[in-house]
Amino acid sequence: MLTEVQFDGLVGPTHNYAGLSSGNVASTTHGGQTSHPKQAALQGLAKMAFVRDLGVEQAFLPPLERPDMAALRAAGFQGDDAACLSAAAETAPHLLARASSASSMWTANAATIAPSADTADGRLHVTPANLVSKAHRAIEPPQTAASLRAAMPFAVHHAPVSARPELGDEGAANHTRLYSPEGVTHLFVFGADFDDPHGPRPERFVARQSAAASAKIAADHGIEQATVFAQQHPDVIDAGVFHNDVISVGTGNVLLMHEAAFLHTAPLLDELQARLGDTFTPLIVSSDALSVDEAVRTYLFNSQLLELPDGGMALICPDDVRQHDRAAAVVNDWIAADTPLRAVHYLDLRESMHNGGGPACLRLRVPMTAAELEQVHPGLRLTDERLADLRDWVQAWYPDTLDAGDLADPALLTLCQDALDDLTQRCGLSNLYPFQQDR
Ligand code: SUG
Repeated sequence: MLTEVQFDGLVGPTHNYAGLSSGNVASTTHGGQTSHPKQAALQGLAKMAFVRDLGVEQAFLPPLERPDMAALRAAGFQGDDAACLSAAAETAPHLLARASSASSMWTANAATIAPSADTADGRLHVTPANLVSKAHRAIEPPQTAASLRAAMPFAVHHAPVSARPELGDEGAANHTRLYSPEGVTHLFVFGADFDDPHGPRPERFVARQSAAASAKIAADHGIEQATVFAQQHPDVIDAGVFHNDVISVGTGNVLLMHEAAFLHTAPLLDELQARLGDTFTPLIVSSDALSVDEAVRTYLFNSQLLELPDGGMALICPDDVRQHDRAAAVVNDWIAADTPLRAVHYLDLRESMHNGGGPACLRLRVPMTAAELEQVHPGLRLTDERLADLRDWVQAWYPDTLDAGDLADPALLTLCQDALDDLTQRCGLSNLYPFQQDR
């Protein structure tokens, strides 16, 4: 019997809109606007609290150290921290923005997970994503790997797949674990197979997930017998579906998807049906009901699909879906029909959404046994006390607003380090951050 733990990313104090992710419509649209880090973190905590109140096991991963001074120094900036920050702001503001992004909040991109029940060696496997496609995300893996080790000391922790452009890996955003009484299937969805020079791939935007990385992870995790690989339709990547979780979400025997999501839809559904049996329930939305553009704008498919302890499933949708008549109608039809979906809940996640991160981006799903759950770092499990403590912590430290110009302020760096120092003390995580190891 497995319990699915939701590890949400705690939004960091430097949450800002830098327009860093081409191919991600919300990120490029909101680039340069003023962000609200305190609100962002509180919205994230409100989602965690809501999910926990549904009876779902909730945990979190701490924010990464930002601004990442090591990244700035690696880019050639010298002198003390203040000198590095001001030189970067003056000569290369994009490098300062990259080093300051709070993008680790989207933990669906932290790693790919295989639960111990599925793997050849009977242990839980973790591979941090290399995130090589975007410069501001490619600096996440070392610190993310450290957090994942601290969170789950009992697991097998692999190194990220080599950071080469043809081996891009974006973690669980492109991986779905489906299961039914007939068995388990891991659906890996890639954007392009870079080993095939003539293979289909997007023209406008980069395909972030490579077929080769997905295959390597499946082999490393010892789940090859239980995998299905599918390719995203290149046209939807070009329309802003930078991860598959922007156009499809699944768990158990349910797969919510847009009809345009995949390149070869019929054979994929046939294969899933053959593996999962008659209870497999694909809920497919047609372009007539909701266009791909509408799906990208509302993030309907980036909703969190949760199995409830008393049976049935709930959907956590961004408020944007409720405000969009056609998207809301799709959800209402799912709930009204005879499907496992019992309820929908709409949450305000505006601050994350404006960077292209919906409810499903904000969480990493880790199915665990009771014995494994016991070994999760206790400071990272969301109890009532921890929730209250994290709210106090955010209120105490987080800026209300942040603009690009604020990132060069050495006082922001000091504030971030002091805040993270305080967080690690509150949670009993010693020396997690590079700045703590240097002190
Ligand atoms: O990688 N946005 C993130 C959003 C990630 C969403 N995750 C999933 N779909 N699972 C990204 O594009 C924007 C940062 C900025 O522009 O400031 C950003 O990194």
